[in-house]
Amino acid sequence: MPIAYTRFPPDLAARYRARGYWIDQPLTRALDAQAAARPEAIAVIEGADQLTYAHIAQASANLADRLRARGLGPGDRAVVQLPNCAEFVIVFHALLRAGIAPVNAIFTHRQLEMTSYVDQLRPALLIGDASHELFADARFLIALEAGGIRPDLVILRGGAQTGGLDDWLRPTGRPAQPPTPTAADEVAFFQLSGGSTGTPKLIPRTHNDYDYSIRASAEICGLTPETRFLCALPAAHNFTLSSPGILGVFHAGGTVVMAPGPEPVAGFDLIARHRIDLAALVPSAVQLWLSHAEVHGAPRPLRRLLVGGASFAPALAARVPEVLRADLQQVFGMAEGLVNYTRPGDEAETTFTTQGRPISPDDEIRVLDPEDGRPVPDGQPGALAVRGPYTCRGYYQSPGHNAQAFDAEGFYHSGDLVVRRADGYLRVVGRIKDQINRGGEKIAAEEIEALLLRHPAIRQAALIARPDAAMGERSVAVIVSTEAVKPSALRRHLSAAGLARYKLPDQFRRLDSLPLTPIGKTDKRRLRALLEEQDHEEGALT
Ligand code: OOB
Repeated sequence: MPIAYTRFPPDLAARYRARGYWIDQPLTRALDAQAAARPEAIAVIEGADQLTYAHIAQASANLADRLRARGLGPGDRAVVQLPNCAEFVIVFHALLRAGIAPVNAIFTHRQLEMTSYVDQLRPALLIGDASHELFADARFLIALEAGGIRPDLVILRGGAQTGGLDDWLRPTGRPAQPPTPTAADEVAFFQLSGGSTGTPKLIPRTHNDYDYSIRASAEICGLTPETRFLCALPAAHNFTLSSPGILGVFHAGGTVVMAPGPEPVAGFDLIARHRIDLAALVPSAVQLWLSHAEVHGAPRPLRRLLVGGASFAPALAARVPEVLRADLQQVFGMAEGLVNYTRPGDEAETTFTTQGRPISPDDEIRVLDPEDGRPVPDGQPGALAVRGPYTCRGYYQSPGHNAQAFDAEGFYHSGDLVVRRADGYLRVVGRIKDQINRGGEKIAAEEIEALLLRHPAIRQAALIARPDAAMGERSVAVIVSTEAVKPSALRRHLSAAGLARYKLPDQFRRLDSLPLTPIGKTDKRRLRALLEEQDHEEGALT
């Protein structure tokens, strides 16, 4: 049975096919084509390992065949959590090849997030990494078992045990079975939403829609077989995976170099050692790279830097060519679909002050007055709504939230405030969704507030963003409590719930009451102003 999801309406699906966006090929198309045409070309470099396209294709076919021999196949789901490594790419393609739809969790996700994915997807398969705290002992799996949602098959990368991922990647001794991917307009895998709700939402992505965004991204960014790309942000993130990312590089036949993270010392070293010409970073990491380059010189031979995921100050943007000696390309995208790029060759003003324009001529963009929902003229800020050939039509099994995030015409309301120029370029100027963007990592306020309210002393809680020099934004939890509670105790309370560490509030503040809107919701705008005032007064005293 195909996985149920909100489909594109038939008239638009027909248009997307007619215009050549949807080509009815599986997402494994690029890897298979490269493995056939240029089997010995290097696809992935990780540490001392240099893996060819033929190797990646063969290892993923081995895993797909072994999984199918265990009875898994189309209709099944998987939860995968791997760090940046060659196996990430192999496993992703293996599951697509077998027709198993995975969600790729971010490596920093902990028990709370992982349990939510398992609970929502009911996967037959869980692939994790032995070095992750979740698999240090049996507690996580026992908890899943107790909840009646333990996947039948659990495979771990690394660790000493037999039956680990390495064994699953070995040759089967039999010829590879023909692939059994899901149909191209069915769910291929799930992306993770940055979210603004209590539970992290899953985004169904079809082969057709995702493959189009990858091909078009690779073309816009001018990728070639010579491209050598530094994968320094989490591989699972939409930016790193497809904008143009790992899969864009595969489409072009280039090489992906895995880095454990965006830290500049290791990054510059990899760039020099592997002659990397393209990298993708969030703005907070760009700041670190700029500081490092000021002392140690520009990373050579880096030619272009893609920057996205969070707002990027024009002054900082202008320093990229100056200090890193690389061309800048801004990227404003979302796991739900829409991706905008500044184009190579754009004027400096456009490259530094906008977040680009949409990939597709058929990306329909609306900029709406947040109060009355009516379109605002170009040049005026408004809420972004989008529909197009690679933007999803609904979150997985979330009718309530879908009714808010998607309108009757199928437009996704991203919660971003943007200004559209007459030429279609967008500038992100703010946000109306209840989310903190902490250096590109998204935190849904509601999720943290609900967890804080489970603390016996807490009566009210609000998570808000405050400006931060290093991360762009930091998170501040404002609480109303029956007694004073130490921040360390509150952090322990949240951490004990299994929350990813980047979601732990950077600061806690205690107030006697929270300002409320007329209908009794926390008035976060006034709350932010209040904190600002308090900070000001404290600053004046010291
Ligand atoms: C990317 O995807 P997500 O799903 O983690 O986050 C999407 C949200 C956007 O709605 C916007 O609020 C923010 O992240 N964002 C930006 C931005 N790029 C993303 N805000 C300001 N300036 C930018 N350049 O973050 C993502 C997905 C694909 C490509 C690039 C980023």
